Amino acid sequence: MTTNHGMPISDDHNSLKSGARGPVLLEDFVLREKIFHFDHERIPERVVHARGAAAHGVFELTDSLADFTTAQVLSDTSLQTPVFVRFSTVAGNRGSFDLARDVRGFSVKMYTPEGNWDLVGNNIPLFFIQDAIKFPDLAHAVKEEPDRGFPQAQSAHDTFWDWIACTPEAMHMVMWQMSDRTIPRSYRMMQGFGVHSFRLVNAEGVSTFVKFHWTPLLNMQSVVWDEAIKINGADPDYHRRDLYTSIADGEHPVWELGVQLFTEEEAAEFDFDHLDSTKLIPEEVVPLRVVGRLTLNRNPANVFAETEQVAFCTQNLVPGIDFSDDPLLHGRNFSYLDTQLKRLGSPNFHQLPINAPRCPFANMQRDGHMQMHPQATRVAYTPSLIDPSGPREDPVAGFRTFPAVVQGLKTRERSATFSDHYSQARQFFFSQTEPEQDHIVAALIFELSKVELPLIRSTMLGHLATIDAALGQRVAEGLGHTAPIVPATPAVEPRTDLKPSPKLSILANGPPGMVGRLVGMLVTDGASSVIVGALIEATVAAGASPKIVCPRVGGVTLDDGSHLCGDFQLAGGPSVLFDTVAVIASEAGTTALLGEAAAVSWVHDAFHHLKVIASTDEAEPLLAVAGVAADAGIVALAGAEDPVAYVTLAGQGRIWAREPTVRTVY
Ligand code: HDE
Repeated sequence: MTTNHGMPISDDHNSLKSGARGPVLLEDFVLREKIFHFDHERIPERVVHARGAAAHGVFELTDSLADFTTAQVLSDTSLQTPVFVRFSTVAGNRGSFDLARDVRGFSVKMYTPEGNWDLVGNNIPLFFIQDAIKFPDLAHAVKEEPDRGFPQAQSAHDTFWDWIACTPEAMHMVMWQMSDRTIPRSYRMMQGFGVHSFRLVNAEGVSTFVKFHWTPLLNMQSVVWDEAIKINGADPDYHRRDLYTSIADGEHPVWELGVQLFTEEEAAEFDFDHLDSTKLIPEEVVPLRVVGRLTLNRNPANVFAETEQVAFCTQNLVPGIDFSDDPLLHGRNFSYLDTQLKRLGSPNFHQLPINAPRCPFANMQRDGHMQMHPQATRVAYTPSLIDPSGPREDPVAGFRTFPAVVQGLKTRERSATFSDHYSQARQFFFSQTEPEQDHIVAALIFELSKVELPLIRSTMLGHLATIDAALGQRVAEGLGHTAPIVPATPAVEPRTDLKPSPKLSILANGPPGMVGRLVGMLVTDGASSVIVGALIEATVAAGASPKIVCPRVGGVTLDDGSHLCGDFQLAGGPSVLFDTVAVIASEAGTTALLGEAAAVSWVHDAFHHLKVIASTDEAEPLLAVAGVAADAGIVALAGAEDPVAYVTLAGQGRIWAREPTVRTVY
């Protein structure tokens, strides 16, 4: 061990004192250096997206887009492009909880042979605003209220809904934000989107517009709201733990990269302007072409050095990919570079290992704080006769901006083609299955019930009624709002009835399956070893992980005398942590569980969170006390074959038909 200047340290545990019980001496430079460095360990957290988790991986192109772009990463199928991906929540501080109702960031840095390409996206394909100049207002509205410093990581408060109520362009995004998309079960089970239109430019200089989509192989899945609230208490790191553990266990999450390609002429036919980031292009209008896969296979070795210091910049492009004229994107191109300087403290942040390109990079930029690449050259400029050998531009391989024709008056004006704020909001609502629509209604009721000013609530009801009269009515009923609703006046009339797009639903796009899911097994002393064994086997065979919950974490003794270790003690392993649950209890074990509040709420919550529940006959009294009523999701574990049937059923997802029996659906 040495000081930061390389001097060997003889004692790192005792400061220099005048006598063993005497005062500490200022002379102790070993102490001072250690404390000085500690004092400066923190850097400013991200102003938004502060809380994140990240992983390394690889992007492999499976279908070349060489006809559309010269970018090697999208045209050379032999490349294995290293990537670093960071997921995040938006509103909460770095120490906030994972299951906030919030948009999730999905940032991908690809270390391509032509430089870094950063696709800094979200898990929702559109955004709240049309112009970057509104972003600070949005962030200020959703973050803690400045005069009180709360609420943390929540949109359910006055200032957020005040701003939304005054911002009709946000209505489409609000419908997504109130949907199950914002309470994902796992980062591995959500989509990612580049949001804006970009351009691909081929060798002939022809440009095609493109939207980028990441689709998880594990399918999408969300938790239910009451579960989200409870997970935040039981395990605030639920998502980061899930990502870390799955990668550490070799269950590498995979997403497919899909592109929507369209020409300027095709864009002119859309019902909306593709440069408006509050709109999406339904897959039914421009189908998705799957061109590659992203696999995350390595956890960061040091979260500060990698997850915290990674600096995504939307301006990081590679030749063959270019910006569209989306005004939101242009604002972002300024913001990301600027914010990294504040956060990382030096214009040389690109030299940090996590940010540095993996290809050679060189130019005449010099010096600055924390310069790690001092160049031993006399000439730090071009052109030069003294030394003509330094880095020079490459007019052929270098990045060239697509020469789009631009003309117009300088004006602070929104295009009339950006004016329809309600049609796609309505389309999204009607593209959802019934339970998903019910959840949007419930989320709106929850959020608006936290709003204290009645004017904000009534204005929001007007917007909702403009999206759909019945939606407005349902939310009003749930709020107990009896006054007439005054619909908002849309900027453009009439609001169009767009065709529903089933691709926008989570539930309509396939059952979740069991791969990557957790089966919580509550096991007591004397429980059937045959059932426990068969259940573990069926769970593992389906690609899921069994988690044993016991009254004591040391484990239980099964009916054949064998010992089963616990993964969780009952109170520390509530059922919200698992996708489906089973109670394998003996008669005596059940009697003991009846006296444990944690056991009763374990089963009660699983039932009310619409989970498939399996149990042995002996556990019946516990289910009865927990208020479990028989339905298609309650499965008996009597014989050794029952576990397979149970796991198959659980792979279908939640029992949505149970929902109206356990809560009021407005
Ligand atoms: Fe960001 N955003 N953003 N954003 N954003 C940041 O950059 C900003 C927007 C997104 O994992 C900041 O490094 C403006 C859309 C992600 O490190 C900041 C506007 C989308 C991340 C910033 C937007 C995003 C950020 C804060 C309006 C989806 C986390 C820290 C034009 C396509 C990146 C940082 C990470 C982070 C600005 C809108 C996604 C301040 C001005 C739209 C995933 O620069």
